[in-house]
Amino acid sequence: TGTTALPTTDDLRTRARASLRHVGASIPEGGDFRARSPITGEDLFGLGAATAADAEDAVAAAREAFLTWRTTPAPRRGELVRRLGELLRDHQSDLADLITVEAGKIRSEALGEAQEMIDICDFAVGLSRQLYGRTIASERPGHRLAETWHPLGVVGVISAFNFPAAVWSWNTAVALVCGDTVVWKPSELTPLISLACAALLARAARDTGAPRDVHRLLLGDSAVGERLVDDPRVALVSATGSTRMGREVGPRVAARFGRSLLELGGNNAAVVAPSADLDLAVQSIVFAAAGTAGQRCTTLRRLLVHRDIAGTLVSRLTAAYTKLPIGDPFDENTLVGPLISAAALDGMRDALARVQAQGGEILAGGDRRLADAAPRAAYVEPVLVRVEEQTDVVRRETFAPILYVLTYETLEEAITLHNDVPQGLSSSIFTRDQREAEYFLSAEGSDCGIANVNIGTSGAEIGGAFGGEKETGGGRESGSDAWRAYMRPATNTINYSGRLALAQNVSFL
Ligand code: UN1
Repeated sequence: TGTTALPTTDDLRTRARASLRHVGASIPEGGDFRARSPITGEDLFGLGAATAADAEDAVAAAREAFLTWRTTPAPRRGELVRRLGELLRDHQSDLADLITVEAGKIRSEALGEAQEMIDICDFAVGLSRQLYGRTIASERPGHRLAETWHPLGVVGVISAFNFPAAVWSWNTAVALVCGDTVVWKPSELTPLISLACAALLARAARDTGAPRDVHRLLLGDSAVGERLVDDPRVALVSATGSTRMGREVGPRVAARFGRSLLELGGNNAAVVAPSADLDLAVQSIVFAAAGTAGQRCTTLRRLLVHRDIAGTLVSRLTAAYTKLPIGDPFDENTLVGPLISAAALDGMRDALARVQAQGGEILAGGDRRLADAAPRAAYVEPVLVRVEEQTDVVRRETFAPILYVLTYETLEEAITLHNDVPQGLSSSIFTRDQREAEYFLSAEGSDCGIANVNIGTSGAEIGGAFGGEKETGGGRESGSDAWRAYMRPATNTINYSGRLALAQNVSFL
């Protein structure tokens, strides 16, 4: 099973060049900042990276553009995002190619990521006419209370390699209709897709007459991100990545009284109850755990199975795992592409060695693949590990396709195990028992920002708010009323009575 012939690094360069040309982006070739592909593990291009002066310039320009953009009517701002959405539709295939080249996603998932960008643009265009504030009944005669939502300022977006384009679009489409401008520091691992996104947005701005500097891209390392974190002109820092990164960013932004929106690690679990539809559960679990080679923040990492069905479920999962086609993500038969880097493979092996030392038993997978064909790439079989308890390794997020399987007897016990990890992003229960489902969704059930029934932990739609609790960081992005994080509310008291009436019956003068 699995594909063997990988494209060459030259093939990948040609593809990347073609896609970038189609979207109108040029490659700032010549520097020593590397674009690379996990498909072969080799470098594609050397790029010029942003300097400290570039970062300063970008923030200053975005701040300047904000001064015009904030007074542009929101539905007019929506026209920019509508145009962006059209361009993303026209170039969905080019964007998907770049996502595959740089993040190693299989075709269907790469197209899905581009679809997610299109969807959030549609959502944001509608939102541009729905930035509602409330009117509040005043305690005083002849008074009215209102809440007005104003643009916030420059938003610094720091994004991760695994959703190199969609997470940018969630933040950017919403920020732009909210009247904010954006400076983006993408992952060092995905500069090319970032160039493509920035080129399309620049074109949308030209086409709709929006200020050019509503968006600036900064390619560079963490020093560039730190400038956004520490710059008081950056009103909101929206950062997606590891808990380690968030632990730095959150307090630093708070120290200057800036706002941050953090979307950090997950350690997502699914409970499989005795009444579960096992066909549905198996399919959902395999996608959630092995899809994207285990590199979504919503990836399923822990399976809590009722004792009575554990044997059956585990043998069905083992069978499915051993059949997973692993290899070239451009090959349409492949379901599991490469890990992002050799370091990710080391992290996975390290976790597996530790969990085995702690009594874990590997049920399926775990071997490296294609090491001869691509010695610098990191192809690996998704792995299923039986564990008796949630040791430190199980409680940690390892960004690789490892699924830990535990058993439980009572639902209360399952929920205790479920919530007994530091992270709180996504969760699921598979059951046909309505009482169990509702209990899982209740205040004493899952403690995550996302809780699902009969569907896996990953693959959320953009219409809902996305994010989680505890070490996941608490932020909410994307749909629902996540837009409020990108605006500042003002409470207005309007006196039309012609007399002074003080609140709380205070008298004075
Ligand atoms: C992420 O992994 O950072 O719910 C985002 C999902 C996708 C987004 C994941 N819509 O899996």
